[in-house]
Amino acid sequence: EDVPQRLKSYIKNINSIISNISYSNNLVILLEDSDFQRKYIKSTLEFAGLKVIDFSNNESLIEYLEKNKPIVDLAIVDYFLDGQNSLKSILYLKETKFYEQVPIIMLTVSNDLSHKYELFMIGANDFIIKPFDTGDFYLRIRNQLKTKYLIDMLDAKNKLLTISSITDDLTKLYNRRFFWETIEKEHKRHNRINSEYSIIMLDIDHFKKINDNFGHGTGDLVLSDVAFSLKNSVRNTDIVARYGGEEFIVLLPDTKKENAIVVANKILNSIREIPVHFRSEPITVSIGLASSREGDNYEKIISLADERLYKAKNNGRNRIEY
Ligand code: GH3
Ligand code: MG
Ligand code: MG
Ligand code: MG
Ligand code: MG
Repeated sequence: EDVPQRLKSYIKNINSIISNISYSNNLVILLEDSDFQRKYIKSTLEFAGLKVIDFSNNESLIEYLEKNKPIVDLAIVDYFLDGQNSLKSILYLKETKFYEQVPIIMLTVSNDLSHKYELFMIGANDFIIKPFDTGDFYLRIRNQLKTKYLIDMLDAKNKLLTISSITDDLTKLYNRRFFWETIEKEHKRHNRINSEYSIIMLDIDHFKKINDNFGHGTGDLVLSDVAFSLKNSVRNTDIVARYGGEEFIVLLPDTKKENAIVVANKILNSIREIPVHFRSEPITVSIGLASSREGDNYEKIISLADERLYKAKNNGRNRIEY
């Protein structure tokens, strides 16, 4: 056993403290050039229930992280390596978006202050001076893992907030606000590269009758079914949004009008094929289509699609106008 016997009971306590933190992946990456120290530190970490991937130089660490993109909770990094120092790895972690939140504990034999300041400024979170006390080592690790856990929680919360602010609750499509933000950006991008985009607007035919005959709950289910068919009829890069109550809009980037007509037909057919279940008639939609070549600004292009949608309604519904 690599861990001294007299520390075992003490370590067991700290071990349980560490495992009480629900940090995401338990994974520590260790950079240490001395084989003896690397093995010792690794077994000390594993003893506390942590997973360890160890490296002896910058190149192997960076190559591994680049290739495998593991979720890392902590990096323990020796400063002086054989023929190099670990600055390259530290900078890689701090400058790579995917790893920038990984806390870094520096291992060093030196207690040189200016050297310490410099590493703190670059992004080191803590220092452990070798030779170290195992209890001190565990407690410092615990601090960093706890902070990392809180950061992960905040990130997850922010992601959820962002998603819910751009998503329609019922259909899980993008909402109207996100659509407007996106088309503004996309319009500029298409102008810049002189590319064409198309807009498809659709509205469910006689939807009010579904609500009136079968209830609002059934109406909601129909909306979800339509959203699902719609999403499945277009590319992943197309932006599908719920534009209003039973009205949807699709932005097809880099798509010429003739290709958008093909997509609109696919949408029309796939919605007609939604199972009728206990309802008496199939669901149909009316579609209005316009392309960016038909107007200077996106408001104009959307209002063209809208006009054509109402033309499709007036011309008998269940059809496309362009
Ligand atoms: P048209 O073919 O002319 O489009 O007729 P329509 O009945 O589909 O159109 P109308 O605009 O008269 O009615 C739309 C209905 O959609 C009225 C409204 O209560 C209903 N609606 C809007 N949002 C929701 C929703 O979230 N859930 C349900 N169940 N109904 C909704
Ligand atoms: Mg060293
Ligand atoms: Mg209507
Ligand atoms: Mg309608
Ligand atoms: Mg409507």
